[in-house]
Amino acid sequence: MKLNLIKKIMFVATLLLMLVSCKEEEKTVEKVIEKPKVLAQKLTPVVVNQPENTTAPEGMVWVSGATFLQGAVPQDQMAMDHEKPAIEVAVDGFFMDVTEVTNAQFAKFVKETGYMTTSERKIDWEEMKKQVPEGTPKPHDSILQPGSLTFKKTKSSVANLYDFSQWWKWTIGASWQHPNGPESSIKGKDMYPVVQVSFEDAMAYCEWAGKRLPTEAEWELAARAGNYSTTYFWGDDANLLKEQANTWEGEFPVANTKVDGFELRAPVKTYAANAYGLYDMAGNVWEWTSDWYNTNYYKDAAGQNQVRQNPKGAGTPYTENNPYAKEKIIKGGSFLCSASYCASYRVSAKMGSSTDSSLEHTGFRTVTSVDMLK
Ligand SMILES: [Ca+2]
Ligand SMILES: [Ca+2]
Repeated sequence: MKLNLIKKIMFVATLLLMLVSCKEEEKTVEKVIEKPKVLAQKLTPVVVNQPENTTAPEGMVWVSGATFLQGAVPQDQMAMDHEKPAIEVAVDGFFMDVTEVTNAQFAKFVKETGYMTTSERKIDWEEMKKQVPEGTPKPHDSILQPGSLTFKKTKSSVANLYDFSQWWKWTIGASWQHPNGPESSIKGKDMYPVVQVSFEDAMAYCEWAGKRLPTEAEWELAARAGNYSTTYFWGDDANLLKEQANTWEGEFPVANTKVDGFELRAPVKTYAANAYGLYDMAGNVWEWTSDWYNTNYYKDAAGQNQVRQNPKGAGTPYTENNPYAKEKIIKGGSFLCSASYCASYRVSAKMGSSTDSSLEHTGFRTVTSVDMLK
């Protein structure tokens, strides 16, 4: 009973959005192709090419500035409501990490700062209470222990793919050093992407590194690498998936055929890079961005002619069907994304995750603007 309660609480706090996303998918069975919102006046980025007097910081490459359509492309039949309509944006160039932040990089940060991640901290019921329905009883202290959400493959086929509690488990002792629970370890996995890090943890890392998280617009610009009209960064051919990305192949979440070679995370740089030399912009682990997740953002931006020059996303978070959510956008999908599900390795795909949530399939990478170079 108690475990069910804490699971319920954690799900309200962290996973309701996923549920909402899938409900959205249900609603979009009748596919409506919406026209992209292109402005009458042509937008242009201020910074396009890498300035001659600059050198890319170690482990980063230049992402050229461009004007492009952010959001779903018309031929993408998997696109959800929150990816539409695409809006025209002008985004300046910047430097981006070639890979997701690795365990080795995160370990260096922790060693130098003594930083303790969200999932390693004592749970503050007074804080958690604000994110769950009023009147939710306080779980027993034995359950309110530091931990995180881990993935557990199911033993048999799942009839209801909208009930995430079948494969996400609240695991006491799970953290970035023990991604799949206290018995698991990152030993020998220096080059694997760090996971079980919250938005707050990613921000702390950025501050230490003198970097920042990308906006959603920057992330899409980087993922596309000059390829502005296709569903995936490599084009529209879904058959190329296994060479391009670490995703879930087979029946989710019960049987993984591992056609791409990995059931869970893969070391960074295992799959093909995009045209800018960025790895794992599709799959492997989800990546935090700095934008609030707001299910109405594109519709509002299209209707109100909001600023489209280096946009920083919605001004406030809003998750349809979950008034308690204060979520940031994550991009790129993960090793758990399958073609039969959300196919979130599509460039325009996204999900919301609350700022204090950590999950086994979510990490991040950093960016640096020209004006941030030392
Ligand atoms: Ca895989
Ligand atoms: Ca990724």
